[in-house]
Amino acid sequence: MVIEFSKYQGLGNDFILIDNRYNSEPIITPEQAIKMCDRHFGIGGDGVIFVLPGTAKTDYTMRIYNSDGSEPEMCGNGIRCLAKFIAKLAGNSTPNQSYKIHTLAGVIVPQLETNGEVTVDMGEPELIATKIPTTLGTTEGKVIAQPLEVGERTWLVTAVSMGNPHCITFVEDSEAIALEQIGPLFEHHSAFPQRTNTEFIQVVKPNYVKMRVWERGAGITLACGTGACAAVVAGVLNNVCDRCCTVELPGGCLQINWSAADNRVYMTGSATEVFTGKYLHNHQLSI
Ligand code: ZDP
Repeated sequence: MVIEFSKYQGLGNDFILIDNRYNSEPIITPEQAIKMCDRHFGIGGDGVIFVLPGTAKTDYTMRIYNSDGSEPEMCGNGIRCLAKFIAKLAGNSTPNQSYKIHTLAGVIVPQLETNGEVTVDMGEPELIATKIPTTLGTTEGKVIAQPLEVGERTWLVTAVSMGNPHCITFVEDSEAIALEQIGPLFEHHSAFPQRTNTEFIQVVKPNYVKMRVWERGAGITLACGTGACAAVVAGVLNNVCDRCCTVELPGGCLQINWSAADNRVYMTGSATEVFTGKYLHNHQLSI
C-alpha cells in the first residue's frame, strides 16, 4: 500500500500532511502514524495531519495524531501548514483566502497572508480549571501562578486551554531548564488528567518572550503554536506580557495577539512545504 503525503514545517514543528478529503475517517491508523513519524525508520515528523471533508458549517475538518499516536484536539503550527496544503490541493491560494476548519477544539479559521505567512483565529482561551482540565485551583476558578510540585521543586504554574491543555511557568532563564528530565514529569502529573503540554517562558520584555516547550505526546519540539498562544494569555494574566507579543521559539518567532475586543487569540507565523513523497507500508513490519 502506498500513501501519498506532503511534508510541511512551521518554525521547525514538522508534520506529514495527508489528503483525506474523500474519507470521513483518517486513512491511516495511529500505529501507522507512529511509524511514519519515526525519524530513522519512517518519514520523520512531530505528527500526522489529515484534511477531511468539512461539516455543514465548515469547509474542511482537521484531525491530527501526535508522534506517539495520541490524538490532540488542536495544533496551532499544524493548522497553518494545513491551510497551505489546502491552498495547494484546491488550487486557490489567493491572498487573504481563509478556510473554516472543523477541529476537536471547535471551528478554527486560518487566513493566508500575502507574504506567505498564515494568521489563525485560534478562538477564545479556556481558563476554567475543570475544563482545561486540571485539578489545580478552585473548582470553577482559574489557575494563575498556583504552586505545583514537580521533580522535587515547587513551580508557580498557570494553566490555559487553547483547545488542548497547557501548563505555563515563567522562569529567569528558559535555556537553563532541563526540559528532557522535567517535561515528562509535568506531562504525566496527576494534576492534569488528560496530560499536558508544558511551556517555560522567559520574559525579555512585555512584548517579547522566549519559550521552550515539552509537548504532550511529542516531547521536545522546535515550536508549538497553541503553546505560544497559551503563553501570552498566561503572561497577560500574570501581568508580565502585553496582549500583542512576539514569542521566540527554538524554530523561530510567532506573533500573538490576544484581542481585548473579542477575547480571541490571533497567531501569525510561517508554514512551508518541504517535500512530497510516497510512503510504502510494509505490513510485515507493522507493530
Ligand atoms: O496537545 C497536544 O497533544 C500537542 N502535542 C498537539 C500539537 C500542538 C502543536 N505543537 C501546536 O503547534 O499547537 C502542533
